[in-house]
Amino acid sequence: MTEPAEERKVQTYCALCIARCGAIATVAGHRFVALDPDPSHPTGAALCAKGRAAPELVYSPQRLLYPMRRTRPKGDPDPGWQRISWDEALDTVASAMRRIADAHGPEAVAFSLPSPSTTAIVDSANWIRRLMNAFGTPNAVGPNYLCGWARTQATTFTFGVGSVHSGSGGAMADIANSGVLMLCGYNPSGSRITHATATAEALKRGMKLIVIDPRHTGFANKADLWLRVKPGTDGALALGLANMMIQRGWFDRAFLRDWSNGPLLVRADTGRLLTERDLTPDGSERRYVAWDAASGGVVVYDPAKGRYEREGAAPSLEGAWRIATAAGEVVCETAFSLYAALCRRYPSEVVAATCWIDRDQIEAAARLIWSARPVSYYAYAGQEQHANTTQTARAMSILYALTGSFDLEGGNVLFPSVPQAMIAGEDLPGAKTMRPAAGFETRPLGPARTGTIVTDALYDAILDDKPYPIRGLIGWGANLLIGRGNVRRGRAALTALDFFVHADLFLTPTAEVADVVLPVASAFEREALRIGFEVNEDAQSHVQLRQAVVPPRGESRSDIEIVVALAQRLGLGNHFWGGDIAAGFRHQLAPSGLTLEALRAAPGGIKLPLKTQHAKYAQRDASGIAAGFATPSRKVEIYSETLLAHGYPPLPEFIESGAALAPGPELAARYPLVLTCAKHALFCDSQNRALPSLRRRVPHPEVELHPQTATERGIAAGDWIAIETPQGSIRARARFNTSLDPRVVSGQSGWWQACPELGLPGYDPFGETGSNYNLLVGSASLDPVSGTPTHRSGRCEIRPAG
Ligand SMILES: Nc1nc2c(c(=O)[nH]1)N[C@H]1C(S)=C(S)[C@@H](COP(=O)(O)OP(=O)(O)OC[C@H]3O[C@@H](n4cnc5c(=O)[nH]c(N)nc54)[C@H](O)[C@@H]3O)O[C@H]1N2
Ligand SMILES: Nc1nc2c(c(=O)[nH]1)N[C@H]1C(S)=C(S)[C@@H](COP(=O)(O)OP(=O)(O)OC[C@H]3O[C@@H](n4cnc5c(=O)[nH]c(N)nc54)[C@H](O)[C@@H]3O)O[C@H]1N2
Ligand code: SF4
Ligand SMILES: [Mo]
Repeated sequence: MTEPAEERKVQTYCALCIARCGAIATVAGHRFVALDPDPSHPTGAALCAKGRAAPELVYSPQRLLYPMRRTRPKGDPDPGWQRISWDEALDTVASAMRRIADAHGPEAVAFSLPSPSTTAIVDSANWIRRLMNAFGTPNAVGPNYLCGWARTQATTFTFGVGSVHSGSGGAMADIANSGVLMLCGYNPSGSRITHATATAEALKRGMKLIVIDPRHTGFANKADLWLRVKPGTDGALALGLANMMIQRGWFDRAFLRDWSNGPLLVRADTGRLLTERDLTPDGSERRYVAWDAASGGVVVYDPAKGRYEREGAAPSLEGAWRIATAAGEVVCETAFSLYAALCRRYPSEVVAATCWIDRDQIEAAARLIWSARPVSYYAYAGQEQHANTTQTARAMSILYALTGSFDLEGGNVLFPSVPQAMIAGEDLPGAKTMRPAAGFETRPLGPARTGTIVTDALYDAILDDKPYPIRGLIGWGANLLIGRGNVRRGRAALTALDFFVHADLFLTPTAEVADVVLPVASAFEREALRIGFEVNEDAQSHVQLRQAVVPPRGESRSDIEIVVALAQRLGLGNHFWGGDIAAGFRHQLAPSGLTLEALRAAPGGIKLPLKTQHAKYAQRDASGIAAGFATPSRKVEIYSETLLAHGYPPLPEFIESGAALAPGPELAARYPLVLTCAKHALFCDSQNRALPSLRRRVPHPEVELHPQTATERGIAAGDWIAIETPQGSIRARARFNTSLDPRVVSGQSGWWQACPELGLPGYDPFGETGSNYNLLVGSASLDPVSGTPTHRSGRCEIRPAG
């Protein structure tokens, strides 16, 4: 008999998805055998099945263990992978980067990153960005436009800061103290267990809950109201709810008057805000005008000081006036009145017809939102993956402004953060001379503005040299050919690159077209520094240096080690603390006062207690100027001149997402169903299908549909069916879901990987017999601001797969 291996417990956290759950790893001998919750950790109440399957991920026989290079031409079914040394691999990558930069400029080398919400890339994303900044390329291909843009960026047009997600310095739903929570296209039970725990706790103490989702998921059965919205119409729903609240007087008038640009006058002739310059030639173009009910005349508003220029002014929130300007009389109306007029176009009967929601539910929801304040909300992938996501996010954020709950206890709160030094290298010389990112010229307010490019922009730059050539791609996991639309064009583009290296744990279909693949250590085999765990004040106070639970398998290395090794070969090591990663961590930690040694000695993390202050917009400086909001008007912007200046509607006008995909009666009849999708609780996007404990529970890709929809087409539960859109066709197995509207079907993305241990197949990423959902998605309909396509509002037909 062999001795039982000695067991050791390691305090850690699971980094596999956005929840980042505090956890305890068990190591028996040298083997990582179990991951369990760590209730002493602020995010450690529970783990999901994926977290519990972490040892299977680490020891998967499909892991990449050595650097490899292709020996056969791209397009050949057999890449002829040949094992090479790290030195050879890194030399090859560095020399290709230099060669391409010499020929075309550093921007011709793009980087791709997977989502920090579905991978552990957040450990290293800032280091990767630092390498980009040091090298001089702005082009990071990421999924931001599919699940972060609306939450973190589109809402900044309203609040000057993202109103839905603290990871980017924005606000976060303070669920523990909310009176009512709105989950808008967000299913935390499947996708962020920490929020699921918080929601369950809050429901116990009586918090109200509104779920906006086409599917009866997660908390829908615990919700006071479940609004079964037609996919892609959340914007109309938000306008309809706002209309009801305004009609009934269920809104925070004082907040809007004092803290929004609602009272500012808009010229009927130009749609621009009336300025002091309009009134008098020596007035400022940067000062605006409102109607002062106290004096019965106009009053000037100065954004620089955040105040009206007359003591005791009482700006009117609603109304229209003829205003005398230097060039004659102009009709002007308040921004709020214009918004209210837009909302009036969405009475309950219009919302019911547009969104397929019961009329009575609109009033009930509006009443609940108002009566159960403070309100918090979280909008996520269900509202993001549409061709109208920017205006939907605007409509939701303005609806939210009506409640006056922003940054109040129980609202969406700007929680404090432990101070840290940035390491993304925005200050490096290379960052200052960079060209704008690809796609910036066509969508200047979109993701490219902050250096994140959409896949269409990548493919245009590779295949058409637009706006300039991209010839190299340094991939850090992003599984572009499974997780993005336009799959075939994507494959053509990646194949056409001069050089493509991909660093990953597995040989994905995207990695398959690379020239070189690099094996990455999993989160459990590497160290990482985490400053703040986002979801509340306590979690934000927590700083943790995650230790490696076990050493890296094979020759795999952490992304940070790869970054640093590449930097040194590129002659950029001086920007990376001479290659000393610990020195980088120390730099990052310095403002916090914490040392690396202290963190090493406390593997479960250290708390630096933070104190949340609320309503920070109202705090005044020494000269009495209120902080306000970081928008051009220093107010919550109901009316966005920034959007207007770029040719977009300044108010959140609704255009249905996906309606353009089957234009004309003939196509509409051919594709009568609305196609949406959702994440699987057991898999992170395109990952995990090879892990037996998870795959056993979901052996095959599924598509949910109403039994009536199935019967009409001769489909039985469990049948393989074909899903067809104007873009393509795939197969999945029918799963009946009586909660769906019979006109809606809901698929799954991410299927490609086999599970040999269970004898379960992989799926062809590029063919009709496979199940790559994104073969169904193209670029026929895109959000004009962000370029987001219709992953969740396509038009389709289904039939037995024969
Ligand atoms: N139809 C449809 N399409 C979608 C979505 C959808 O809901 N429906 N969701 C969209 C969304 S929201 C997102 S975020 C994207 C997700 O798309 P991606 O961001 O590409 O994420 P995954 O598909 O999970 O693939 C992540 C890859 O990164 C690797 N990886 C994991 N951890 C690390 C690490 O630490 N370092 C490195 N180098 N690699 C790592 C994994 O092995 C895996 O191959 O998909 C988008 N596409
Ligand atoms: N288990 C697991 N967790 C994950 C991930 C994963 O793949 N698996 N991925 C991570 C990533 S990258 C992300 S972005 C997050 C996403 O987290 P979530 O946003 O919660 O992800 P989903 O479950 O895809 O979408 C939420 C809900 O949107 C609904 N929905 C679909 N269409 C619409 C619509 O038009 N309107 C509305 N209102 N709702 C709609 C779906 O039915 C679903 O219940 O999860 C992260 N966490
Ligand atoms: S929800 Fe699951 S996968 Fe995500 S961090 Fe927690 S345990 Fe890991
Ligand atoms: Mo995502």
